Amino acid sequence: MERNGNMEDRTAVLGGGSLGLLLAGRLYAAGRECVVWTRTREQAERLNGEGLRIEAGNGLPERRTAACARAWEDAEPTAGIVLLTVKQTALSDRFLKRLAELVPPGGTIVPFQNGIGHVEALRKALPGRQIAVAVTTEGAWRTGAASVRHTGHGDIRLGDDGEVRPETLQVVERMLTEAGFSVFLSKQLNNEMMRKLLINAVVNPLTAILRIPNGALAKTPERLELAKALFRETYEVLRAYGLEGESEDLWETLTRVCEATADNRSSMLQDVEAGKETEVDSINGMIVRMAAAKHSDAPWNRMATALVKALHDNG
Ligand code: KPL
Repeated sequence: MERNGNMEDRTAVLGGGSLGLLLAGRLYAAGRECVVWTRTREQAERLNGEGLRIEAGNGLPERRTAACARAWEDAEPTAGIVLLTVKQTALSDRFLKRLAELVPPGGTIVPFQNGIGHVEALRKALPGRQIAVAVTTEGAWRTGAASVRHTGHGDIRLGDDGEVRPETLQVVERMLTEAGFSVFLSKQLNNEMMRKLLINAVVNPLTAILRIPNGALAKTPERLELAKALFRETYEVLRAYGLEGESEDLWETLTRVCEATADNRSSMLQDVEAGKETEVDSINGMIVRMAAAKHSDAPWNRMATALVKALHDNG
């Protein structure tokens, strides 16, 4: 594996979920040294013992690579690059305190969370760190503690609000590009995050409630009607916050993401199936709160939030 003394080239992937394993697996396959910080010691042991398997998909053969993992409570601080792939719901005060220990000032954090609001929380809790932001439409499905399936090719939009050194951003861009991802540098991060929020607010709750893969969402008139209603409402709310783009174009983007990740189970469906807490509050709940702050209502998003929470409550 590549060894290199440059601090910025030391990489940790925080989170052993679908996206974390996909990023780590592709980085390993590209020969990059990186450590995966997992929530449990059990997962770290499995990864260290078995390696990380990327199942065949996307026209790529199956690959197994050696992995280097640590439970994040045992991890050593790094002044390098941390790809943060845990869900918004994990960003508790306790988590942020531990993250501040693990990434000293000068280090770089690249959050990949769905939704919005997390970047501000990270900036507040972690002054002095460089926070680049990634918005991705890659489809990944965690099939085991040490295996992941790359279920759909999307892209990664990467950027910052001017506070990250351009060299650092280039290092992250190169590293992800070399790992085989389509990476675009963007100066319109708020817009990218809102576009992704629009997609997640429609695809995630509906696929979770209906228990269907992304590709099945637009497959019947009834599902299409639900998706369009949720889309229209979410679009209007986000427009009031400056979302750019015509509704028809964004709807087309959404359907393209569903096609590109047709076999994928959305992250919300994966959480529901695993009996885990979902991100619905940071996605549809967020839309409801954004609407309320503008003295308006978002009944479709309110209903989606309530239904997904009810699914979770039922296990
Ligand atoms: O972001 C996703 C998710 O599942 O959270 C998409 C792009 C919809 C892929 O499934």
